[in-house]
Amino acid sequence: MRSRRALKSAGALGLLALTATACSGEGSRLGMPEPISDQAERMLKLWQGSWIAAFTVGAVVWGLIIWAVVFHRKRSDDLPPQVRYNLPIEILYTAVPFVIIGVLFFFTARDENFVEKTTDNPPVVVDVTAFQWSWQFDYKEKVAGKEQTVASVVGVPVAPNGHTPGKPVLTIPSGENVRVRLHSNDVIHSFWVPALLYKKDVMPGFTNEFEFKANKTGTYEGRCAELCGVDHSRMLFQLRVVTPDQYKSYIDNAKAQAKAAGGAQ
Ligand SMILES: [Cu+2]
Repeated sequence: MRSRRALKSAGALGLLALTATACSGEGSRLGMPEPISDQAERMLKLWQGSWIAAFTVGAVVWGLIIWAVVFHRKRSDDLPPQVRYNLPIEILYTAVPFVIIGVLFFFTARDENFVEKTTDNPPVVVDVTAFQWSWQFDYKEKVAGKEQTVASVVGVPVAPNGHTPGKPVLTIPSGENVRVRLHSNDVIHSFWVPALLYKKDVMPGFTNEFEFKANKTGTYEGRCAELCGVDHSRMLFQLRVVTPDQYKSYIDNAKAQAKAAGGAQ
């Protein structure tokens, strides 16, 4: 009697914990940050869907275990009926995992294609160069068919206590496709903005590229996600998402500054 009551309250507690996490906004993201791009939103849905699939499988397995423990517990010292095999059940528990894997594979491949898709003429192109231990952002524009750098931001390693003023800022417009091209001249780094739910390695001698469309303005933290040397932890930056108008004046400003400084462009 006591064990049944304990079982009941444990079950109720578990259910409560599950629904409590599922209902709060942060909990429903299952550890993911708030997504700020179309691609990030898609990835969050894939993540949540995978958890729903996992919880469903878990619930069925836990249910079967509890059922076996409760309804097939030892009642006497007699040997229970000895059986050899059950073909339908064996076929079932071989086929069902294949179906689960097939479904997960389908959604993963579909969403990966969406997230990795690039367009022919993205309105914003930024060359991101990672170096020991900061970042350089070069904004590119086509002038008379030739690509030129119209603005540059070169970062310095932030102070060991992580003070914000040292962080270089990558400014991009919301609602527009942004192409990021990743370069490195020293070691392997990794470009990571948690709010994009995305990171990509920065390889010396190979240009990795990706595109995203931000849909929320604001300032978001970014970091290097590949241990690249002693001051790796100082490779911090920020992604600033502004409105297209603000972005235009940011770039115009940078161009004017470059001109005033006697820059080549
Ligand atoms: Cu690094």
